[in-house]
Amino acid sequence: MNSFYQQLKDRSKKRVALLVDPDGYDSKSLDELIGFINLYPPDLVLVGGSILFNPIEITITALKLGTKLPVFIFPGNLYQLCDRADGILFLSLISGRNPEFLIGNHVLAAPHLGRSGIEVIPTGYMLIGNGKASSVEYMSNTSPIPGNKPDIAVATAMAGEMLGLKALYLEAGSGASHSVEPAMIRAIRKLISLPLMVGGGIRTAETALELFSAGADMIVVGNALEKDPGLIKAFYDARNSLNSV
Ligand code: 1GP
Repeated sequence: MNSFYQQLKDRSKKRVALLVDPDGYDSKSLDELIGFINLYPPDLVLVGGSILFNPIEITITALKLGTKLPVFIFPGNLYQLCDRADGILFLSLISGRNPEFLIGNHVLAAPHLGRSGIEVIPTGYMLIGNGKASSVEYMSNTSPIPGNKPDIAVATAMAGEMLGLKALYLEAGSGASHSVEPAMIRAIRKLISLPLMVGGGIRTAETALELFSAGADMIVVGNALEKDPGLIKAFYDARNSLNSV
């Protein structure tokens, strides 16, 4: 079977990932979400959160049993490693200067991941500020890249690519009031050939289309679908409208 990264590398296609926070769903709402996923499938399901009160295994298992999609861990911390997932975005927080989130936790996770054999996608994780403190900023004790400083974002992305990371994730923060600015995505896209994931504050198909046209290869939607899982159709249609031309 093709690894998910093999698909992601094909940048001729736009993709949608759905982020499921295990604390954001009970078993009834998760079943409802799974129903919508099967009607309007995204490309990937991510599972994780900054702090979790509910066990990640239960959510991952339900998604694995209920859908045919790859289910990847989007780890907020080491407690979120789970062998039942298909893979993990192995996030190195390259916008920050906290060694634990750059490499420390990765050293602790590596033997576990090696043993489990799940797919590992080394991902440069860049937190972009938008005026409001995010959970990632607080929990990682790092400063985001200012949203109005595309030059710093571009240089950080270049460094990530030169260090051999395989993908980049531009993060505005869960529930951000607005997504990463298209101008910043365009500036990065111009100089970087890695697959570009963009998440945080994406609530409408219009925003998704704007971010795709700026150069995002995959958009990640979390909060908006917790509120209205039927919205998944709008993102499904937006992606398909671009992939069919
Ligand atoms: C958060 O980028 C993800 O880490 C998704 O953000 O919940 O705002 O969609 P939202």
